Amino acid sequence: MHNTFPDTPVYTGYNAPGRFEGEIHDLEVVSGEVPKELAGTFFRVGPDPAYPPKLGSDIHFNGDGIVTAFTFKNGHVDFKARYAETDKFKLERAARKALFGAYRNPFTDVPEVAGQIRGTANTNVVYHHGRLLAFKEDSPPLAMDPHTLRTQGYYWFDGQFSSENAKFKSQTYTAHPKIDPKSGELFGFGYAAKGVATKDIAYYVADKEGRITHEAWFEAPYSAMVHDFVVTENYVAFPITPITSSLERAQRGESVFMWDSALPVYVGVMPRYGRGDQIRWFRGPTCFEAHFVNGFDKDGKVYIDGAQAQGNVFPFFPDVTGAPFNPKVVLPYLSRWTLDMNGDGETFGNERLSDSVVEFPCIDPRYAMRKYRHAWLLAQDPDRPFIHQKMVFNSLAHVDVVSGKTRTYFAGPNEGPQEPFFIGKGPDAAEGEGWVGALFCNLEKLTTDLRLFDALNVDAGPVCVIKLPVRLRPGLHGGWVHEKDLAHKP
Ligand code: V55
Ligand code: FE
Repeated sequence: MHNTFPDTPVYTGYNAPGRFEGEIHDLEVVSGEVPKELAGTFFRVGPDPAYPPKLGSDIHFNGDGIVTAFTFKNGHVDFKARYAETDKFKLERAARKALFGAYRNPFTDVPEVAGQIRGTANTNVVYHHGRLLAFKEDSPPLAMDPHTLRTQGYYWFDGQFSSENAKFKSQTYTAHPKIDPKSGELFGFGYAAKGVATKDIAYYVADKEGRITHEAWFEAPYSAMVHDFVVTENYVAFPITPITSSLERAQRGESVFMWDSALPVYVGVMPRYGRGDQIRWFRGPTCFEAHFVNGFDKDGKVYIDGAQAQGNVFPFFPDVTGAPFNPKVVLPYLSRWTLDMNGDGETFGNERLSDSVVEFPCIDPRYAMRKYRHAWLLAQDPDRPFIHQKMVFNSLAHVDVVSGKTRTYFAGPNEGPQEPFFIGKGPDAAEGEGWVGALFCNLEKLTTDLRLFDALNVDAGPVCVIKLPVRLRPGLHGGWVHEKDLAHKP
């Protein structure tokens, strides 16, 4: 019987599936003290396969999402973990085995699940209008109760849990939607919106109550993975980087995605509430940018900050030329694109903002879409030891994007930090005033702890360390929600 996970790096050691759901009250605070004034929850999600892979192996991106919540109140921290109950998860749990095959490739599934939503909801969780939305970029959002983490169902906005008569027509929705801190609007898009490897992109704006108020459709110059995007006060930008996709490859049972460095990067810009035919494409040299830190516009110029690598960062997406994976081009640097909407230029400017190797950014969310100064990211500090060579990041960094000054915290050669999250001190605090938190995985002891830092002094070390009695499989994205916002009823 194939009920064991393969003995491969995706399923062993630190990556061994946890598959644990439950609650732990009053986590141990093993160092320092949890600031008493902190009231709210840090939500995050990551892949944690519920069943061994149908095809004998799989990529990390295809694991079922487990959502975790760390709730802070009066100096105490409580913990919860629950699977996002996607349709895939429910069907496989009923069958007690994997029914869905390769990442993003429906042609590798058992015929009985044809046409079902394949998403794993494993990439990001965002709180909006009283719902915790869990995302996989090939599917609609999955709504969960933020208090219990119980799954409510796939969500088509406007209060709907059915696609019938929904305004939302895209088959997909990004894992990186953006909230405008002033209006509370949620901006998002779906790529491959009409099916696997289609060039169609659907863009949606929802108001602070989750009602769709704006929609635009357009085609990308080529079909590719569009993992993140950028919204500013006046514009929205869609970056097309050459992780290309192909229906033919999918039909042959091959990887849907392949890296094609012969293609340029295109960035499509349109007014924030623009129409599809208003999109304007700017071109630039090929590169890879998984995540954008922030964007803003001033006097008709759009500035986009992201973590930019020269080449393909994902070894599991092959090169179209058959070239072997090249680890020399995978290191991401904080870079700024400038797109001038005033003239009629067809290219964008590119400059490096700092010489640190960084990814997995977060910012003070009150400055999203606006000129900002502070970013927190994971960093690779080459002067610090790496025991685990596979680990790309060994430090937590605070970068002042105006001066380029970077402060880092190194937790030790066995500690793998995960994406930081920012907790603001209050509505009147200056930008960056507050705390930044991050989970750290000890790759030797296979343990996990949560550390909080004074956000502008991460190099001073954590103000507290909160220990988990269970190992958490490394996660992806999430963020902090203040308790007063969690009181919102959908
Ligand atoms: C990413 C992660 C995904 C995915 C596509 O760049 C892109 C990260 C965890 O899943 O499906
Ligand atoms: Fe991401």
